Amino acid sequence: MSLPKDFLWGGAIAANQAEGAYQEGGKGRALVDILPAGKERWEALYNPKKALETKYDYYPSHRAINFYHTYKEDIKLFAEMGFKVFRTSISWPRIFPNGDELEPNQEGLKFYDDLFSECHKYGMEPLVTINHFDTPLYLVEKYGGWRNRKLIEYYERYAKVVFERYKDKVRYWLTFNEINMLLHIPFFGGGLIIDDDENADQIKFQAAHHQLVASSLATKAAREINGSNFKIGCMLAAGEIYPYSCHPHDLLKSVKENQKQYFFIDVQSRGAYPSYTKRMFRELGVNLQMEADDERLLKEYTVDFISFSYYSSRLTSADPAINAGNKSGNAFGSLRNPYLEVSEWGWQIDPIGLRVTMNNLYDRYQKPLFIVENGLGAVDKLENETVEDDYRIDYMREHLKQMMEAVDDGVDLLGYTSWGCIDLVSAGSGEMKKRYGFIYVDLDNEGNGTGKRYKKKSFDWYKKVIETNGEEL
Ligand code: P53
Repeated sequence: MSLPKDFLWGGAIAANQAEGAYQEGGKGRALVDILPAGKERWEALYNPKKALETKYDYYPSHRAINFYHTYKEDIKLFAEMGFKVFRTSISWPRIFPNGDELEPNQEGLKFYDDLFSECHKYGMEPLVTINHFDTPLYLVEKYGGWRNRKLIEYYERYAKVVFERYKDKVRYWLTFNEINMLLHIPFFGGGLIIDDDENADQIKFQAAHHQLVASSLATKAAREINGSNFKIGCMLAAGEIYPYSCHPHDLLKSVKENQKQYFFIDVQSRGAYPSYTKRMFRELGVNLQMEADDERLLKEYTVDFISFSYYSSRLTSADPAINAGNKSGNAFGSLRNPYLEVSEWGWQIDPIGLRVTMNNLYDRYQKPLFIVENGLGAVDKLENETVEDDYRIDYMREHLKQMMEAVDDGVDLLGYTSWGCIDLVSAGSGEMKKRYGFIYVDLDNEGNGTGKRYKKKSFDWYKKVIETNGEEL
Protein backbone atom coordinates (compact mmCIF):
# COMPACT_ATOMS: atom_id res chain seq x y z
CA MET A 1 0.00 0.00 0.00
CA SER A 2 1.68 3.22 -1.05
CA LEU A 3 0.74 6.75 -1.88
CA PRO A 4 1.20 8.28 -5.31
CA LYS A 5 4.67 9.79 -5.86
CA ASP A 6 3.28 13.27 -6.38
CA PHE A 7 1.14 13.16 -3.21
CA LEU A 8 0.77 16.67 -1.83
CA TRP A 9 1.98 16.67 1.78
CA GLY A 10 1.78 19.90 3.70
CA GLY A 11 0.05 22.05 6.27
CA ALA A 12 -2.76 24.58 6.54
CA ILE A 13 -3.54 27.90 8.17
CA ALA A 14 -6.04 30.71 7.62
CA ALA A 15 -5.34 34.41 7.20
CA ASN A 16 -7.48 35.61 10.10
CA GLN A 17 -5.97 33.15 12.58
CA ALA A 18 -2.34 33.80 11.69
CA GLU A 19 -1.60 37.07 9.92
CA GLY A 20 -2.51 39.68 12.51
CA ALA A 21 -1.63 43.16 11.16
CA TYR A 22 -5.36 43.64 11.05
CA GLN A 23 -5.26 47.28 10.11
CA GLU A 24 -2.02 47.36 8.18
CA GLY A 25 -1.61 47.58 4.44
CA GLY A 26 -5.03 49.14 4.01
CA LYS A 27 -6.90 46.12 5.37
CA GLY A 28 -10.51 46.60 6.41
CA ARG A 29 -12.12 44.78 9.30
CA ALA A 30 -13.37 41.23 8.94
CA LEU A 31 -16.27 39.85 10.95
CA VAL A 32 -13.87 37.84 13.12
CA ASP A 33 -12.03 41.00 14.12
CA ILE A 34 -14.79 42.02 16.53
CA LEU A 35 -15.10 38.68 18.31
CA PRO A 36 -13.77 38.12 21.83
CA ALA A 37 -11.62 35.20 22.98
CA GLY A 38 -12.17 32.58 25.65
CA LYS A 39 -15.54 31.86 27.24
CA GLU A 40 -17.18 34.92 25.72
CA ARG A 41 -16.25 33.69 22.26
CA TRP A 42 -18.80 30.91 22.12
CA GLU A 43 -21.51 33.19 23.43
CA ALA A 44 -20.61 35.82 20.82
CA LEU A 45 -20.62 33.28 18.01
CA TYR A 46 -24.20 32.39 18.84
CA ASN A 47 -25.26 35.88 19.80
CA PRO A 48 -23.33 38.06 17.39
CA LYS A 49 -25.59 41.07 17.94
CA LYS A 50 -23.85 41.83 21.19
CA ALA A 51 -20.44 41.43 19.54
CA LEU A 52 -21.44 43.85 16.82
CA GLU A 53 -22.44 46.44 19.42
CA THR A 54 -19.46 45.86 21.68
CA LYS A 55 -16.81 45.39 18.98
CA TYR A 56 -14.46 43.52 21.26
CA ASP A 57 -10.98 44.80 20.87
CA TYR A 58 -8.97 41.75 21.83
CA TYR A 59 -5.63 40.53 20.64
CA PRO A 60 -6.46 37.31 18.69
CA SER A 61 -7.14 38.19 15.06
CA HIS A 62 -5.59 41.61 15.50
CA ARG A 63 -2.07 40.45 16.11
CA ALA A 64 -2.45 36.67 15.88
CA ILE A 65 1.01 35.12 15.32
CA ASN A 66 2.11 38.06 13.19
CA PHE A 67 2.43 35.87 10.09
CA TYR A 68 1.96 39.00 7.98
CA HIS A 69 5.48 39.96 9.00
CA THR A 70 7.05 36.57 9.73
CA TYR A 71 5.88 34.58 6.71
CA LYS A 72 9.36 34.27 5.23
CA GLU A 73 10.87 32.58 8.24
CA ASP A 74 7.75 30.47 8.78
CA ILE A 75 7.65 29.23 5.20
CA LYS A 76 11.33 28.41 5.48
CA LEU A 77 10.48 26.12 8.39
CA PHE A 78 7.66 24.49 6.38
CA ALA A 79 10.16 23.92 3.58
CA GLU A 80 12.52 22.29 6.04
CA MET A 81 9.78 19.75 6.81
CA GLY A 82 9.51 19.16 3.08
CA PHE A 83 6.04 20.62 2.46
CA LYS A 84 4.90 20.18 -1.13
CA VAL A 85 1.81 22.28 -0.55
CA PHE A 86 0.84 25.08 1.81
CA ARG A 87 -2.79 25.94 2.41
CA THR A 88 -3.66 29.45 3.46
CA SER A 89 -6.48 31.86 2.74
CA ILE A 90 -6.63 35.31 1.25
CA SER A 91 -8.12 37.84 3.62
CA TRP A 92 -11.07 39.30 1.72
CA PRO A 93 -10.87 42.69 3.52
CA ARG A 94 -7.18 42.99 2.61
CA ILE A 95 -8.22 43.00 -1.04
CA PHE A 96 -11.56 44.80 -0.68
CA PRO A 97 -11.49 46.58 2.72
CA ASN A 98 -15.26 47.15 2.79
CA GLY A 99 -16.17 44.49 0.29
CA ASP A 100 -18.26 46.57 -2.10
CA GLU A 101 -15.54 48.75 -3.66
CA LEU A 102 -14.98 48.66 -7.40
CA GLU A 103 -11.19 48.67 -7.19
CA PRO A 104 -9.00 46.36 -5.10
CA ASN A 105 -6.44 47.46 -2.54
CA GLN A 106 -3.05 47.16 -4.24
CA GLU A 107 -1.10 46.72 -1.02
CA GLY A 108 -3.18 43.72 -0.09
CA LEU A 109 -2.65 42.17 -3.51
CA LYS A 110 1.08 42.71 -3.26
CA PHE A 111 1.28 40.93 0.08
CA TYR A 112 -0.10 37.69 -1.37
CA ASP A 113 2.04 38.04 -4.48
CA ASP A 114 5.10 38.03 -2.25
CA LEU A 115 3.75 35.24 -0.07
CA PHE A 116 3.03 32.92 -3.01
CA SER A 117 6.43 33.69 -4.55
CA GLU A 118 8.02 32.73 -1.28
CA CYS A 119 6.25 29.35 -1.46
CA HIS A 120 7.50 28.76 -5.00
CA LYS A 121 11.03 29.51 -3.91
CA TYR A 122 10.87 26.16 -2.14
CA GLY A 123 8.78 24.35 -4.74
CA MET A 124 5.70 24.57 -2.55
CA GLU A 125 2.30 24.73 -4.21
CA PRO A 126 -0.07 27.22 -2.59
CA LEU A 127 -3.59 25.94 -1.93
CA VAL A 128 -5.76 28.99 -1.42
CA THR A 129 -9.10 29.42 0.32
CA ILE A 130 -10.91 32.44 -1.06
CA ASN A 131 -13.14 32.94 1.97
CA HIS A 132 -12.25 31.52 5.38
CA PHE A 133 -14.61 32.94 8.05
CA ASP A 134 -13.59 36.53 7.29
CA THR A 135 -16.26 38.25 5.25
CA PRO A 136 -15.68 42.03 5.47
CA LEU A 137 -17.46 43.43 8.52
CA TYR A 138 -18.90 46.26 6.44
CA LEU A 139 -20.81 43.75 4.31
CA VAL A 140 -22.30 42.33 7.49
CA GLU A 141 -23.31 45.71 8.89
CA LYS A 142 -24.55 47.29 5.69
CA TYR A 143 -26.03 44.33 3.83
CA GLY A 144 -26.77 41.71 6.50
CA GLY A 145 -24.03 39.37 5.28
CA TRP A 146 -24.85 36.45 3.00
CA ARG A 147 -28.59 36.75 3.52
CA ASN A 148 -28.30 39.50 0.93
CA ARG A 149 -27.97 38.44 -2.70
CA LYS A 150 -25.72 41.46 -3.32
CA LEU A 151 -22.85 39.52 -1.76
CA ILE A 152 -22.72 37.23 -4.76
CA GLU A 153 -21.62 40.14 -6.92
CA TYR A 154 -19.00 41.33 -4.43
CA TYR A 155 -17.61 37.85 -3.96
CA GLU A 156 -17.47 37.28 -7.71
CA ARG A 157 -15.59 40.54 -8.21
CA TYR A 158 -13.12 39.58 -5.48
CA ALA A 159 -12.63 36.08 -6.90
CA LYS A 160 -11.98 37.44 -10.40
CA VAL A 161 -9.36 39.85 -9.08
CA VAL A 162 -7.41 37.15 -7.26
CA PHE A 163 -7.68 34.65 -10.13
CA GLU A 164 -6.32 37.22 -12.59
CA ARG A 165 -3.59 38.34 -10.28
CA TYR A 166 -2.28 34.96 -9.13
CA LYS A 167 -3.01 32.79 -12.15
CA ASP A 168 0.67 31.98 -12.60
CA LYS A 169 1.27 31.29 -8.93
CA VAL A 170 -1.79 29.42 -7.65
CA ARG A 171 -3.35 26.29 -9.17
CA TYR A 172 -5.53 24.97 -6.33
CA TRP A 173 -8.42 27.05 -5.02
CA LEU A 174 -11.20 26.48 -2.47
CA THR A 175 -14.23 28.73 -2.79
CA PHE A 176 -15.53 28.68 0.80
CA ASN A 177 -14.03 27.16 3.93
CA GLU A 178 -16.30 24.57 5.60
CA ILE A 179 -19.31 25.76 3.67
CA ASN A 180 -21.68 23.72 5.85
CA MET A 181 -20.55 25.70 8.92
CA LEU A 182 -23.21 28.16 7.80
CA LEU A 183 -25.77 25.85 9.43
CA HIS A 184 -23.87 25.54 12.70
CA ILE A 185 -22.18 28.89 13.28
CA PRO A 186 -24.03 31.16 10.82
CA PHE A 187 -22.11 34.26 11.85
CA PHE A 188 -18.74 32.69 11.03
CA GLY A 189 -19.87 31.17 7.79
CA GLY A 190 -22.14 33.88 6.48
CA GLY A 191 -22.06 36.94 8.72
CA LEU A 192 -25.67 36.09 9.61
CA ILE A 193 -27.48 37.64 12.52
CA ILE A 194 -30.79 35.90 12.96
CA ASP A 195 -33.60 37.34 15.07
CA ASP A 196 -35.58 35.09 17.42
CA ASP A 197 -38.77 35.60 15.48
CA GLU A 198 -37.23 34.59 12.15
CA ASN A 199 -37.18 31.10 10.66
CA ALA A 200 -33.47 30.41 11.07
CA ASP A 201 -33.52 27.62 8.48
CA GLN A 202 -35.00 29.95 5.88
CA ILE A 203 -32.23 32.51 6.46
CA LYS A 204 -29.46 29.93 6.52
CA PHE A 205 -30.49 28.02 3.40
CA GLN A 206 -31.14 31.24 1.49
CA ALA A 207 -27.63 32.39 2.43
CA ALA A 208 -26.37 28.94 1.44
CA HIS A 209 -28.00 29.34 -1.95
CA HIS A 210 -26.21 32.65 -2.41
CA GLN A 211 -22.87 31.07 -1.54
CA LEU A 212 -23.51 28.14 -3.86
CA VAL A 213 -24.29 30.47 -6.76
CA ALA A 214 -21.23 32.57 -5.84
CA SER A 215 -19.10 29.43 -5.83
CA SER A 216 -20.37 28.52 -9.32
CA LEU A 217 -19.74 32.03 -10.61
CA ALA A 218 -16.21 31.89 -9.23
CA THR A 219 -15.70 28.55 -10.97
CA LYS A 220 -17.01 30.06 -14.20
CA ALA A 221 -14.56 32.95 -13.86
CA ALA A 222 -11.73 30.52 -13.12
CA ARG A 223 -12.43 28.58 -16.32
CA GLU A 224 -12.53 31.78 -18.35
CA ILE A 225 -9.34 33.14 -16.86
CA ASN A 226 -7.13 30.07 -16.77
CA GLY A 227 -9.02 27.12 -18.23
CA SER A 228 -8.16 23.74 -16.79
CA ASN A 229 -4.90 25.02 -15.30
CA PHE A 230 -6.98 25.97 -12.29
CA LYS A 231 -8.33 23.27 -10.03
CA ILE A 232 -11.36 24.46 -8.08
CA GLY A 233 -12.48 22.67 -4.95
CA CYS A 234 -15.34 22.83 -2.49
CA MET A 235 -14.69 22.37 1.22
CA LEU A 236 -16.78 20.45 3.75
CA ALA A 237 -16.47 20.20 7.51
CA ALA A 238 -16.74 16.44 7.20
CA GLY A 239 -17.20 13.60 9.66
CA GLU A 240 -19.73 10.84 9.17
CA ILE A 241 -22.75 11.02 11.47
CA TYR A 242 -23.20 7.56 12.99
CA PRO A 243 -26.51 6.13 14.26
CA TYR A 244 -26.69 5.84 18.04
CA SER A 245 -27.93 2.24 17.83
CA CYS A 246 -28.86 -0.34 15.21
CA HIS A 247 -32.51 0.63 15.57
CA PRO A 248 -33.77 1.50 12.06
CA HIS A 249 -35.06 4.84 13.38
CA ASP A 250 -31.53 5.76 14.38
CA LEU A 251 -30.09 4.72 11.04
CA LEU A 252 -32.73 6.74 9.19
CA LYS A 253 -31.97 9.73 11.37
CA SER A 254 -28.26 9.47 10.58
CA VAL A 255 -29.01 9.21 6.84
CA LYS A 256 -31.08 12.41 7.02
CA GLU A 257 -28.53 14.27 9.12
CA ASN A 258 -25.72 13.28 6.78
CA GLN A 259 -27.73 14.51 3.79
CA LYS A 260 -28.06 17.90 5.46
CA GLN A 261 -24.26 18.21 5.59
CA TYR A 262 -23.61 16.69 2.16
CA PHE A 263 -26.27 18.99 0.73
CA PHE A 264 -23.71 21.71 -0.04
CA ILE A 265 -21.30 19.35 -1.76
CA ASP A 266 -24.12 17.61 -3.61
CA VAL A 267 -24.87 20.95 -5.24
CA GLN A 268 -21.25 22.00 -5.78
CA SER A 269 -20.16 18.65 -7.15
CA ARG A 270 -23.24 17.24 -8.89
CA GLY A 271 -24.61 20.58 -10.00
CA ALA A 272 -28.20 20.44 -8.80
CA TYR A 273 -30.34 20.55 -5.69
CA PRO A 274 -30.62 16.90 -4.66
CA SER A 275 -34.04 15.19 -4.65
CA TYR A 276 -34.18 15.00 -0.84
CA THR A 277 -34.15 18.79 -0.51
CA LYS A 278 -37.76 19.05 -1.64
CA ARG A 279 -39.05 17.35 1.47
CA MET A 280 -36.32 18.71 3.73
CA PHE A 281 -37.18 22.30 2.79
CA ARG A 282 -40.91 21.63 3.12
CA GLU A 283 -40.45 20.27 6.63
CA LEU A 284 -38.19 23.14 7.64
CA GLY A 285 -40.50 25.74 6.14
CA VAL A 286 -37.81 26.86 3.72
CA ASN A 287 -38.84 28.57 0.54
CA LEU A 288 -35.84 29.56 -1.58
CA GLN A 289 -35.78 32.64 -3.74
CA MET A 290 -33.89 31.89 -6.94
CA GLU A 291 -33.18 33.84 -10.08
CA ALA A 292 -33.74 32.49 -13.57
CA ASP A 293 -30.12 31.66 -14.30
CA ASP A 294 -29.18 30.15 -10.94
CA GLU A 295 -29.93 26.52 -11.73
CA ARG A 296 -28.04 26.65 -15.01
CA LEU A 297 -24.98 28.14 -13.28
CA LEU A 298 -25.03 25.47 -10.58
CA LYS A 299 -25.30 22.77 -13.23
CA GLU A 300 -22.62 24.09 -15.55
CA TYR A 301 -19.89 25.08 -13.10
CA THR A 302 -19.19 22.26 -10.69
CA VAL A 303 -15.97 21.69 -8.77
CA ASP A 304 -12.94 19.64 -9.83
CA PHE A 305 -12.18 18.12 -6.45
CA ILE A 306 -13.66 17.68 -3.00
CA SER A 307 -11.70 18.98 -0.06
CA PHE A 308 -12.66 18.57 3.56
CA SER A 309 -11.63 19.00 7.17
CA TYR A 310 -11.82 15.98 9.40
CA TYR A 311 -11.54 16.16 13.16
CA SER A 312 -14.09 13.60 14.25
CA SER A 313 -17.07 11.46 13.42
CA ARG A 314 -20.43 12.44 14.96
CA LEU A 315 -23.31 10.59 16.53
CA THR A 316 -27.08 11.07 16.52
CA SER A 317 -30.19 9.39 17.92
CA ALA A 318 -33.81 9.46 16.75
CA ASP A 319 -34.92 9.62 20.39
CA PRO A 320 -35.16 13.30 21.39
CA ALA A 321 -34.47 12.47 25.05
CA ILE A 322 -31.21 10.69 24.18
CA ASN A 323 -30.28 13.28 21.62
CA ALA A 324 -30.64 16.07 24.15
CA GLY A 325 -28.06 14.64 26.53
CA ASN A 326 -24.33 14.14 26.78
CA LYS A 327 -22.96 16.20 23.95
CA SER A 328 -19.38 16.23 22.78
CA GLY A 329 -17.48 19.47 22.58
CA ASN A 330 -17.77 21.19 19.21
CA ALA A 331 -20.09 23.08 16.93
CA PHE A 332 -21.84 20.00 15.59
CA GLY A 333 -23.76 19.08 18.72
CA SER A 334 -22.82 15.42 18.41
CA LEU A 335 -23.63 12.86 21.08
CA ARG A 336 -20.73 11.27 22.95
CA ASN A 337 -19.70 7.99 21.39
CA PRO A 338 -18.75 5.59 24.24
CA TYR A 339 -16.15 3.88 22.05
CA LEU A 340 -14.12 7.03 21.47
CA GLU A 341 -11.68 9.05 23.52
CA VAL A 342 -11.83 12.82 23.54
CA SER A 343 -9.29 15.63 23.32
CA GLU A 344 -8.80 18.20 26.06
CA TRP A 345 -11.51 20.24 24.32
CA GLY A 346 -13.93 17.33 24.27
CA TRP A 347 -13.50 16.65 20.54
CA GLN A 348 -13.90 12.92 19.90
CA ILE A 349 -10.97 11.08 18.35
CA ASP A 350 -11.87 8.60 15.62
CA PRO A 351 -9.21 7.68 13.06
CA ILE A 352 -11.35 4.90 11.53
CA GLY A 353 -14.05 7.51 11.01
CA LEU A 354 -11.67 9.22 8.58
CA ARG A 355 -11.54 6.07 6.46
CA VAL A 356 -15.34 5.77 6.62
CA THR A 357 -15.78 9.42 5.65
CA MET A 358 -13.32 9.13 2.74
CA ASN A 359 -15.03 6.03 1.40
CA ASN A 360 -18.44 7.68 1.55
CA LEU A 361 -17.27 10.93 -0.01
CA TYR A 362 -15.56 9.13 -2.85
CA ASP A 363 -18.49 6.79 -3.49
CA ARG A 364 -20.80 9.75 -3.55
CA TYR A 365 -18.86 12.06 -5.88
CA GLN A 366 -16.12 10.04 -7.59
CA LYS A 367 -13.93 13.09 -7.78
CA PRO A 368 -10.47 13.37 -6.21
CA LEU A 369 -10.46 14.16 -2.51
CA PHE A 370 -8.11 16.46 -0.61
CA ILE A 371 -7.80 16.39 3.18
CA VAL A 372 -7.15 20.05 3.93
CA GLU A 373 -7.52 19.98 7.73
CA ASN A 374 -6.87 17.37 10.37
CA GLY A 375 -5.06 17.57 13.66
CA LEU A 376 -5.14 17.67 17.42
CA GLY A 377 -5.66 20.84 19.44
CA ALA A 378 -3.81 20.39 22.71
CA VAL A 379 -2.10 22.24 25.54
CA ASP A 380 1.63 22.16 24.87
CA LYS A 381 4.43 22.76 27.35
CA LEU A 382 7.60 24.35 26.12
CA GLU A 383 10.57 22.77 27.91
CA ASN A 384 14.22 23.04 26.88
CA GLU A 385 13.16 24.94 23.79
CA THR A 386 10.94 22.15 22.50
CA VAL A 387 7.63 20.36 23.12
CA GLU A 388 7.47 16.60 23.59
CA ASP A 389 4.16 16.26 21.79
CA ASP A 390 3.91 12.48 21.48
CA TYR A 391 0.12 12.79 21.85
CA ARG A 392 0.02 14.79 18.61
CA ILE A 393 2.25 12.30 16.82
CA ASP A 394 0.00 9.45 17.99
CA TYR A 395 -3.12 11.24 16.79
CA MET A 396 -1.65 11.96 13.39
CA ARG A 397 -0.09 8.54 12.95
CA GLU A 398 -3.42 6.82 13.53
CA HIS A 399 -5.22 9.16 11.14
CA LEU A 400 -2.56 8.81 8.46
CA LYS A 401 -2.76 5.02 8.73
CA GLN A 402 -6.50 5.15 8.11
CA MET A 403 -6.00 7.65 5.32
CA MET A 404 -3.68 5.17 3.62
CA GLU A 405 -6.16 2.36 4.19
CA ALA A 406 -8.77 4.46 2.41
CA VAL A 407 -6.40 4.98 -0.50
CA ASP A 408 -5.93 1.22 -0.55
CA ASP A 409 -9.75 0.94 -0.60
CA GLY A 410 -9.54 2.77 -3.92
CA VAL A 411 -10.08 6.39 -2.92
CA ASP A 412 -8.34 8.94 -5.14
CA LEU A 413 -6.59 11.37 -2.80
CA LEU A 414 -4.61 14.41 -3.92
CA GLY A 415 -3.00 15.38 -0.66
CA TYR A 416 -3.06 16.02 3.06
CA THR A 417 -2.52 19.33 4.84
CA SER A 418 -2.58 19.13 8.63
CA TRP A 419 -4.38 21.94 10.39
CA GLY A 420 -2.41 24.67 12.08
CA CYS A 421 1.03 23.44 10.97
CA ILE A 422 2.30 26.35 13.03
CA ASP A 423 0.48 27.30 16.27
CA LEU A 424 -2.20 29.88 15.60
CA VAL A 425 -5.29 31.39 17.16
CA SER A 426 -8.12 28.88 17.56
CA ALA A 427 -11.26 29.64 15.56
CA GLY A 428 -13.65 28.26 18.16
CA SER A 429 -12.02 29.64 21.30
CA GLY A 430 -10.01 32.57 19.98
CA GLU A 431 -7.13 31.45 22.18
CA MET A 432 -3.50 30.44 21.68
CA LYS A 433 -3.74 27.73 24.30
CA LYS A 434 -5.32 25.28 21.87
CA ARG A 435 -2.31 24.44 19.74
CA TYR A 436 -2.09 22.31 16.60
CA GLY A 437 1.37 23.08 15.26
CA PHE A 438 4.64 21.30 14.56
CA ILE A 439 6.07 24.71 15.40
CA TYR A 440 5.47 26.28 18.79
CA VAL A 441 4.83 30.01 18.90
CA ASP A 442 5.69 31.71 22.17
CA LEU A 443 2.50 33.69 22.78
CA ASP A 444 -0.20 33.21 25.39
CA ASN A 445 -3.93 33.91 25.40
CA GLU A 446 -3.37 37.57 26.11
CA GLY A 447 -0.76 37.95 23.41
CA ASN A 448 2.14 38.07 25.86
CA GLY A 449 5.37 36.36 24.87
CA THR A 450 8.27 36.76 22.49
CA GLY A 451 6.49 35.32 19.43
CA LYS A 452 9.58 33.19 18.90
CA ARG A 453 9.23 29.89 16.98
CA TYR A 454 10.40 26.51 18.35
CA LYS A 455 10.34 23.10 16.66
CA LYS A 456 8.28 20.53 18.51
CA LYS A 457 9.10 16.82 18.50
CA SER A 458 6.40 16.34 15.84
CA PHE A 459 8.41 18.59 13.50
CA ASP A 460 11.06 15.95 12.85
CA TRP A 461 8.49 13.19 12.86
CA TYR A 462 6.41 14.84 10.12
CA LYS A 463 9.54 15.61 8.14
CA LYS A 464 10.29 11.88 8.09
CA VAL A 465 6.70 11.06 7.11
CA ILE A 466 6.97 13.35 4.10
CA GLU A 467 10.45 12.14 3.19
CA THR A 468 9.28 8.53 3.11
CA ASN A 469 5.92 9.41 1.49
CA GLY A 470 4.10 7.93 4.48
CA GLU A 471 6.09 4.68 4.64
CA GLU A 472 7.56 5.59 8.01
CA LEU A 473 4.91 6.66 10.46
P1 P53 B 1 -10.52 25.26 16.48
C1 P53 B 1 -15.65 23.63 14.73
C2 P53 B 1 -15.77 22.30 14.37
C3 P53 B 1 -15.03 21.81 13.30
C4 P53 B 1 -14.20 22.66 12.59
O1 P53 B 1 -11.00 24.51 15.16
C5 P53 B 1 -14.11 23.98 12.93
C6 P53 B 1 -14.83 24.46 14.01
C7 P53 B 1 -14.75 25.88 14.42
O2 P53 B 1 -14.26 25.93 15.71
O3 P53 B 1 -13.34 24.84 12.23
C8 P53 B 1 -12.23 24.43 11.47
O4 P53 B 1 -9.59 26.31 16.06
C9 P53 B 1 -11.78 25.68 10.75
C10 P53 B 1 -10.50 26.26 11.28
C11 P53 B 1 -10.34 25.91 12.74
C12 P53 B 1 -10.23 24.42 12.87
O5 P53 B 1 -11.37 23.78 12.33
O6 P53 B 1 -11.78 25.79 17.09
O7 P53 B 1 -11.74 25.57 9.35
O8 P53 B 1 -10.52 27.64 11.01
O9 P53 B 1 -9.27 26.54 13.35
C13 P53 B 1 -10.05 23.94 14.30
O10 P53 B 1 -9.87 24.22 17.32
